[in-house]
Amino acid sequence: MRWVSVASAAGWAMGAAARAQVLHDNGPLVTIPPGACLPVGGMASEVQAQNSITGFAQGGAYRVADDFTIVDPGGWTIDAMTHVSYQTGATTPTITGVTVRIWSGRPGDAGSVVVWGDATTNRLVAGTNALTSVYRYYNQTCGTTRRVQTGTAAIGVTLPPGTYWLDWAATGTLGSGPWAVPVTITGLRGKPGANARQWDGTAWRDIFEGTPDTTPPLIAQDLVFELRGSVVAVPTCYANCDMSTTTPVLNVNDFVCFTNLFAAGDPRANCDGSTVPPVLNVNDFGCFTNRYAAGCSGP
Ligand SMILES: [Ca+2]
Ligand SMILES: [Ca+2]
Repeated sequence: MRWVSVASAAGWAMGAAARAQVLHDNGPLVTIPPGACLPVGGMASEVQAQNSITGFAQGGAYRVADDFTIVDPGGWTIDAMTHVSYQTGATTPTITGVTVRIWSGRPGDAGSVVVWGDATTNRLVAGTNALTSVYRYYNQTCGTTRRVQTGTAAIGVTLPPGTYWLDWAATGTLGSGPWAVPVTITGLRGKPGANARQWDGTAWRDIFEGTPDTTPPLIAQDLVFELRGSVVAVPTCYANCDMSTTTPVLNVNDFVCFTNLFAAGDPRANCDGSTVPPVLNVNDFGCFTNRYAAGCSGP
């Protein structure tokens, strides 16, 4: 098995946002071998044996969603999403808009709510959408009509640790799609643990390869996307809020630091780790005071 990230496969023009750290790579799209029909340097994203779907609709009434998990204790500041798609027949970049939402849980499940974004604001950063060298085609064929495009959708949110769902849709100048590209791994019908979903205009449903009547079992699919940004740093010792390194590491600046985080609604101010809204409240001040009194043996 060879994993090829979106970044290394696509080779898109790197803008400022693209230089940020890749926080989440949901899986590869490039397969081996490349098709004989491809231009020099072209890479294949071939529908694997027994599969039949080149892409999932993410335009018109349709949206798609997939999950990501933040484990870093300080959370992530997510600057951007790498949006991946194709429109059949495109010979120039054709994506004109991308909308993005982030959910607290799986879209369609009771209790899941949108924590960032909306389904109307175009987040596509002007000039970032470009054709890649990757061509999507059916199993044991070769074709150049489904050339993959990538663009940067601006996000700009800081989230605490947890599992979230990204939900997106796109518009383009051609009639076909835009289509989302399933994570494609040479030799596999689906990414292990895949669980992506699609909004069909009426309801959220899981996406699959196969149909119950023809090629059981259904094989769950994931979708190609990346999140970029930065990991929020946290002090080794919680009370050393400003991460100072000179002795004494705890001083009034740490109170100022904590107060500023609290005032900004920063998840790092959730000292007691509470989960019931509002997660930041007076108990966090008490918690911080206790942690400060307990001292730090080092930075
Ligand atoms: Ca997934
Ligand atoms: Ca300090």
